[in-house]
Amino acid sequence: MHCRLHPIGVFATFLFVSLTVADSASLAVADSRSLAVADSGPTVLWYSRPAGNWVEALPIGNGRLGAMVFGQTENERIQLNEDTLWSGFPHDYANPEAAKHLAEVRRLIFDGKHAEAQKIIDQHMMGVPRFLQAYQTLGDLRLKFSGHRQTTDYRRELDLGAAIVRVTYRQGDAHFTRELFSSAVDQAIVIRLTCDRPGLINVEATLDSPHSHQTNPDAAGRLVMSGQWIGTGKGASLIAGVTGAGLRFETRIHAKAEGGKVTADGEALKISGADAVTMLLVAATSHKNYRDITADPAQRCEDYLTAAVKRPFGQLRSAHVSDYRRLFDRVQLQLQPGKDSEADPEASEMPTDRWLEAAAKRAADPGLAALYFQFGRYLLISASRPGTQPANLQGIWNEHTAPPWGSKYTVNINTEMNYWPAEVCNLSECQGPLFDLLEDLTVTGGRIARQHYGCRGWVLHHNTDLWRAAAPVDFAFYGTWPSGGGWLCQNLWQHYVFGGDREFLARRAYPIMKGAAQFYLDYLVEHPKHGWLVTCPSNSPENAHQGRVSVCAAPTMDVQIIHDLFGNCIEASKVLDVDADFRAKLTDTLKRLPPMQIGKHGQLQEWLMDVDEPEPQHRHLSHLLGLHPGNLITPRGTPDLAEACRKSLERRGDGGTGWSLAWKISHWARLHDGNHAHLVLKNLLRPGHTLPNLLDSCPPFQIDGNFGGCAGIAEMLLQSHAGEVELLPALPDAWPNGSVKGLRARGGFDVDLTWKAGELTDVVIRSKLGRDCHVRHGDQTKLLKTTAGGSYRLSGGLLTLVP
Ligand code: FUC
Repeated sequence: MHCRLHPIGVFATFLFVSLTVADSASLAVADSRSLAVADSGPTVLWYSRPAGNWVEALPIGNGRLGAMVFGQTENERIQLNEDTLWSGFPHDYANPEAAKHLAEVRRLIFDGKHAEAQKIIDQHMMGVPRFLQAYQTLGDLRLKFSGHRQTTDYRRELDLGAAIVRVTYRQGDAHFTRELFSSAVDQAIVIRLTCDRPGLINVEATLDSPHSHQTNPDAAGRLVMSGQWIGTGKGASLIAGVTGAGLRFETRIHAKAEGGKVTADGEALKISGADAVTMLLVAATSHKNYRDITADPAQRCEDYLTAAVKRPFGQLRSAHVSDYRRLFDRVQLQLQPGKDSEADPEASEMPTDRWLEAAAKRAADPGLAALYFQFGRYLLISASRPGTQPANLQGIWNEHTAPPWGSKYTVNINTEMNYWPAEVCNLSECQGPLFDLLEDLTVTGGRIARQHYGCRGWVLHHNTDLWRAAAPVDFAFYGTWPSGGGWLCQNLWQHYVFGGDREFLARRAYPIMKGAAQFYLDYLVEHPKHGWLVTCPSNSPENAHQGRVSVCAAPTMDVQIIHDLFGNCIEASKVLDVDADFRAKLTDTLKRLPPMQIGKHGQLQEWLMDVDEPEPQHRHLSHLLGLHPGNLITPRGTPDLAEACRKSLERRGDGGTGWSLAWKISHWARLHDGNHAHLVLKNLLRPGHTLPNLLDSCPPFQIDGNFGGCAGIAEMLLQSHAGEVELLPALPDAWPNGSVKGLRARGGFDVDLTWKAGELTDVVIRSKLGRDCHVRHGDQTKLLKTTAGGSYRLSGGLLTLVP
């Protein structure tokens, strides 16, 4: 077998070590705090027709409460979600029989009998039950505007700059406007109906849900829908059927009319002859945490509503907009074509669905890429806020009771990808829910580590749900992968590396990371043939190395995850000055892991063995984790391995699912190949992978591609994983002119860049922590000595400081 061995770990971790010998001449603080960005780039999605179906509707959300707004003129549908409404109830998925079979499975794998091992795992080691629970729709709010079928001058838009959906049209002589937003400040969906003529607003509001429910007016004239998820024992694809009563929920609508009157009539709220109407919709479930579902949804709704009704519409709106803009306005992006570009300047004036179609026919459309980037940031702000559930496979937007893959958390790529934009795109606090999830998983995953494998620490396999499942689930082919926890710990460490919050590292991140590392210390076992310490059993997510067999020992991805995790734990324990013995144990163990290997095609091997996999263009790119999101492989630090990654990427091709394309953008960006990254981005932005409402389609709709695509665009403009802040590392020819403001780099830096005709012209770096900043652009490097709060301006071309 032809293979070259590459010990890994050299670039495993660093906290901004000096990699460059650079100019540290006396530096002055720039007088301008940020570059003047002429225009904040495109930030509106708009349409000339109502949404005909869900994938044309527009999402709003406050992290917890989400809605898809169709914008129908006569029969408006607003599909509702509350992020804790899931099927099932608290449950421990551990299989007490699993551990008995571990030794035999390991023996079979070491003997090369992978298929037999996979069969035993499938029969005896899966969680109980083997499928998880699913995220649920809450139901629909319907607004009936009788007589509004025939309208003119219709426009429907999502304003990313304010997080507001707006619908406007003319009916006869009157001009009607609807505004909708989901306010994090007031924990309510706010709907404002206005008309330029008095007394013309007539609307009937009703609520509905596929779950067991009843709708009644309350004493205060509000419409109240209360219900409960009830399991009838019927499962669905990858969703367990369970019997019994689960989460209770409630939704309330309060309508305040200006002029006219509001009457609660049976199951409807009727408003007639009003000049304007403000509706407040609140919702809650009985979920307190993954163990306890005894909260009172009615009381929660009452509390939200009592506070919100006191505020006039203007205040609700301005509180929402300023809360949202505090996050959204941190980053601005403008991408412009060159003079000779075939990009049609009129395209950006088209409705967004037509723009998407037009862009697919052209070589490049920088404006659409900029809009897609900001849409990704909008979605993260709207799906994940401190205290909410993390963004699941569909963010928080789901109209089904049996959604694809349960709309749960798939952690062998999808959940990680959801959070890739968080740090670099300046939405760091949106990661909070992910860290809460990990904290819960140390408990549930601790039980699985002990009961399934007799290990300390905690483990998470390829999926989790609201109940914090951690066992191997679905089928052995997919679920035999003990590395979801190890991978997600990367986000904890990166949060620290970007922001420098030592308190966070000490109290939250390090204990979780340490538990994940403890699991691997116990789980790793010596491979009888090579003597390496290997994870066994495991798989390289969802990819077969032979036939329909994925189960194996030490796929390359696991080795990379453990290098990353152990390296980060070592660094963290040094920063915190704790656990010297533990650190030594990690350091010793790292030396005994398998090396990364280059196979017969020049590719980075995905498995210990150099096999030709049955599906060379498989969607997963697991073994390239060391290139992105990890930093074990870099073109300058490990050129041979970087070249092997290129080969692997070429063999995988430029197609795939939405999220697979999104990941490839970052991979090509890390290889400094901006044109190839752009080619893959263009494939992602094709109708089919990007729906008319710009949501990603796997297919079907799955939100990870939106987040991965957003992060990939950032990765093309700025990188900081290799000890340097690298400016425009992968700028494609298709984006010759542009500017970005407010991207974040590791080490506590905010970066603004402007470029013209493909040349970097202006740079501003703001330092939060006062660390040294090793700046790179192409072959030029510069060491910036910074002070906390300092702002530094460099002329782009030669990286010279502008006094
Ligand atoms: C993984 C992927 C699928 C899909 C699912 C939710 O299983 O391989 O493509 O994204 O997660």
